[in-house]
Amino acid sequence: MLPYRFGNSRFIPHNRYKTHLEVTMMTTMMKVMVTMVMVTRMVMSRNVLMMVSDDAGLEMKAYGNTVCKTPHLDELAKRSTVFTRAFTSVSSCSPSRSAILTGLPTHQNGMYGLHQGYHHFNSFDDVRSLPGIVAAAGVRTGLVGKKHVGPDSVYPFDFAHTEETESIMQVGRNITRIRQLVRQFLDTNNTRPFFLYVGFHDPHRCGHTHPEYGQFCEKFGNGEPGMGTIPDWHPVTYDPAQVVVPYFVQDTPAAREDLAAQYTTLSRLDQGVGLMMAELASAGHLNDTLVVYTSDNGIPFPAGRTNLYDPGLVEPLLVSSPQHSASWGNTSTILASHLDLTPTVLEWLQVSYPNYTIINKRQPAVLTGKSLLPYLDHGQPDAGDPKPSLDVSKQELGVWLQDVGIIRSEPAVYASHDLHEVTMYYPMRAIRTPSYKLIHNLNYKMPFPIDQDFYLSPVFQDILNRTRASLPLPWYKTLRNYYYRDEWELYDLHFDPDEKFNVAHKGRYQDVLGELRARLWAWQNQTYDPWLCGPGAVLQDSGSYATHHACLPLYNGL
Ligand SMILES: [Ca+2]
Repeated sequence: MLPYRFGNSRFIPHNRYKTHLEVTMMTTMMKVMVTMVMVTRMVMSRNVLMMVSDDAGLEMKAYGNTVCKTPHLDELAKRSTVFTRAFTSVSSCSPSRSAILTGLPTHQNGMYGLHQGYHHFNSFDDVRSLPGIVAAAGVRTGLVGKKHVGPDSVYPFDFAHTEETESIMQVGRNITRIRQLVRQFLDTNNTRPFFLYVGFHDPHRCGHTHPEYGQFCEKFGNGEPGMGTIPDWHPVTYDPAQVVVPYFVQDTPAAREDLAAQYTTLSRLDQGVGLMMAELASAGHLNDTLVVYTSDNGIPFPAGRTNLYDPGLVEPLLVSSPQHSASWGNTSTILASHLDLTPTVLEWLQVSYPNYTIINKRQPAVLTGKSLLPYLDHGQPDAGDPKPSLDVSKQELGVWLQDVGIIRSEPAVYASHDLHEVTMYYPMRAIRTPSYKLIHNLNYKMPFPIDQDFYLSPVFQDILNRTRASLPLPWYKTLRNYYYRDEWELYDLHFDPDEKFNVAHKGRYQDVLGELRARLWAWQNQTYDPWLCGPGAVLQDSGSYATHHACLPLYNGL
């Protein structure tokens, strides 16, 4: 049952009447028309503004950072439910955006890595995404800013100003330009409901592509000579001594300067969010629009982006519903996933997920996420996590885990990573509950790959230089154990929230390990994961195995 239905929009007119009852008929017709208008207006009065930042983290007051000044995000948080345990399903730009927009994990929608340039990853042709699904229900769709997914047939937007048609610096970082485009979309004389997706490129790193603007493009548009001017941006600068150094970043001068630059760029993002809310208000849609703010992946620091450790997975998630104003400012500690955003938007717009098949029409597409709308209710900020959606039986566990006892005591979210850049093949799968994190590193015998952007960053160069020169490195890892990881990493988050101590091999954690492996395996099964059998076996799922897939052993010692 959807909790916030406005009523039945399908009106069946009375079609049997007598001519001598013309007056009555006219009255009835008038009522019908009034009802139709009212219903139409009510149905129309449900819009969505989704704002996705690029590599942002929890640098805002709502998540405990009082140094980084984000007054506009703070204001949005005051009219939102703040999800304090929200996670991306993959810590990489295109894969994450594809998962946000399809509700399907990267390995199921086909966006295995970055979309642009020579990487050229795309979702499968038969996958359906939010803009296409809601457009079929009469919703107008718009995208301003970073798109980074494809093909267009899978991600069709009616109104699109993206890196495909304009400079990403203009549509992704120039908040004045973004404001103008959003105003153009909202000003359209069109009464249909809308789904507007704004992809801020901030606070993505910049040193790799536009070093002239600083490490985070923190100088772009700041009015200094050669930097251009963004009229709506008032840069906020920070003393590196001020910044909050997270536990997963080394506390060194180089890292602090990097963080200070990130904070300045966050001020452009923050003021951009404020502009979007102002445009929504001036267009008269503040009170009929669901506003979602999140980021695509973890911050571009060690253990962050491209990792499935918490610094890579944890995301800000603000959900502001005008229908839930009584609970604005509440926090929710349920486990929320980016895979929940498609179900959330669909419920808000009262659009059903279509019945269709994917993967060469062999498998029905099924969402494993949940709508977050029920968790916005006043008085239920911590209404409790939903029951796990997967019902695992021993019969489903295949040949590896037949002896595992299934405890299933906690809810969970899942993550799946295959590549980032095309050269960075490092498939990982993870399950995270409130108490535990289990990561399966399928290609654990190779070093963890480093992307071009992060490699050139001051924070990583600092790690490299200090390691090579045997200088002190005040970091929670060594470079070697960052590169080389165990096949199974299990962290007891109550005792070890920083994920420092892998307990997968400790005897007293074997029941937990078994349960989490079984649940991860079940999720991989449910989402048709081609990596299901790695690294010790080969998946066979066609021909004589079409009706009952199997993992056939490789005898490779893994
Ligand atoms: Ca990103």
